[in-house]
Parts: sequence; C-alpha cells; structure tokens
Amino acid sequence: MKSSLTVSLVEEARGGPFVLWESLPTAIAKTARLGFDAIEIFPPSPDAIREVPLKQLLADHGLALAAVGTGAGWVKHRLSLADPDPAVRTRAVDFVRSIIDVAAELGASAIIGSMQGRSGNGVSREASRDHLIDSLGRCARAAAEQTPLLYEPLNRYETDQACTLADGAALLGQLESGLPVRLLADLFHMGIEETDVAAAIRAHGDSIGHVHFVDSNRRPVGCGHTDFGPIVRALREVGYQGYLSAEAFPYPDSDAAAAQTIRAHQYWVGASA
Ligand code: LER
Ligand code: MN
Repeated sequence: MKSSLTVSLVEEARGGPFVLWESLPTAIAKTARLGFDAIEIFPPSPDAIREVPLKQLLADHGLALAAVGTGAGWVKHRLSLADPDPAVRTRAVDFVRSIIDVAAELGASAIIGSMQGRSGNGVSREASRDHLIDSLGRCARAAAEQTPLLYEPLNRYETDQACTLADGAALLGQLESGLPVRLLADLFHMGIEETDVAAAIRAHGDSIGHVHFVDSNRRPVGCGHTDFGPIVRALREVGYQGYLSAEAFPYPDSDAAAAQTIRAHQYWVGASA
C-alpha cells in the first residue's frame, strides 16, 4: 500500500481536510522530501494543473499522482451531478470530465465525492439518486478508455446518496455493466457510518480503488481514536495495493500533519510495503 498526501489549491475550501495548502511545486517538493510515494490534488479547475509542468515536476521528484478531486465543482462553482436542472447537470458532468482528462494524462483517477449532491430543495431522494446514476454513467463513459473513476460514499451530514461501502456498491450496481468506477473508502466517513469498518472493507475489497487515510476526528492518523490494526489487516486480506492518501486537517499545522502521516504510514504499513 502506497503513501500519498493531499494538497488543496482551492481557497474556498479553506478549513477543509487537506494536509497541504501551498503551490503545486512547493507541495510536490515537500511531499517527496518526506518520503511519500504520491500526491493527491484538489484543484479549482483543470487549468490550475495544466498551468504547471506537472509531469516534469513529478518526475523530477520521483512522485506519482495518486488522484485528482472534483469537489471544487461544488465548493467553487455550485455544480452537482444530482441537480434537478439538466443544464446544470451537464455542466457538472463536463467539469468532472475535464478533471478526468487531466488526471488520466498522468495515469490517475478523478474522485467524485462532494459533486454527488443530495436530496432537498424539493428534490426527492429517489430523483436525486436517479440524476446521480445518470450523470455518473456519463462521467464513467468518458473515463472508460482512460483511468477508472472513484466514487466516494460520504457521511450522512454531506450526502444521502450513499453513506456506506455497501450503499456505494449498490449504487454502482445500477450503472450499465462494465463501466470503470471503483469505490473510495474514506476512513473518516466510514468511522461515522459503518457498523464495522474492517468488515466493510472485507465485504467490498474487490471494489475499493482508493483509500482516504485519516483518523476518527479527521486529524492525521494517530491523532484520533480509530484502531488502525484491524483496518490495515482487512486491507491486506483483500489484497489492496492502492494508495492510503492522507485527506486530513492540517493539524496542528500542515508540516506536522504531513510528518505525522508518513510516520503513521511506516508504522502501520512498513516502509517497503
Ligand atoms: C468530502 O468529505 C470528502 O471526503 C472528499 O474526499 C470528497 O471530495
Ligand atoms: Mn474523502
């Protein structure tokens, strides 16, 4: 299992659960210096990634791109894949597709988390679910020739589309078969919603494509009360070989959170695992 650190380039997301908040060149140099395998980027738009020589920067520092988030589509542009207005949904799909393309150029997947939307404002749960499934299909077809899409169940305060891995797997089961969408297991959301985090990982291990590595209080691993022993054992049991990507608050600050995360990764996974 490989190590990864998140960096946010979205000013509107300040206060959110991202470890680094600096320019991409600085974040990449810092992440590499600490010994991480990869970086996960939360950009305001694909242009924010294209305007730096990302491929070269990553190569220079021996770092991979773990994934690219699409949440700015919601946080910054108020776009949702479940919006009742078909024109807004199309703009949301276009935004996700633009992130899929820029991520795929570096072999990485795009993440659909906050963009999945939720019911409310006169939209029923069933309608918002139907809109999301239709939009996800359109995004996944764009990803089909490139890299799998990552769909992230979120806790109940952020969505009512899918809050557990089982809900997420059921939702993806409604897509046309063969589309490349995998589940993102965020250990913070799972700590709120799952009955047993390790059991959920064992039950859906085949579908997990990415992990957000974070403690119970969304602080870096080791700063909360999650018991990582059973979780790491379950990930090993299901043969998970992807990223444990730290999507956590910069607690007590970015540098300390990054250092704590790489120590925790080495403790739980081992430097060479
Ligand atoms: C949101 O809570 C989250 O976990 C992000 O990964 C979604 O974009
Ligand atoms: Mn997450």
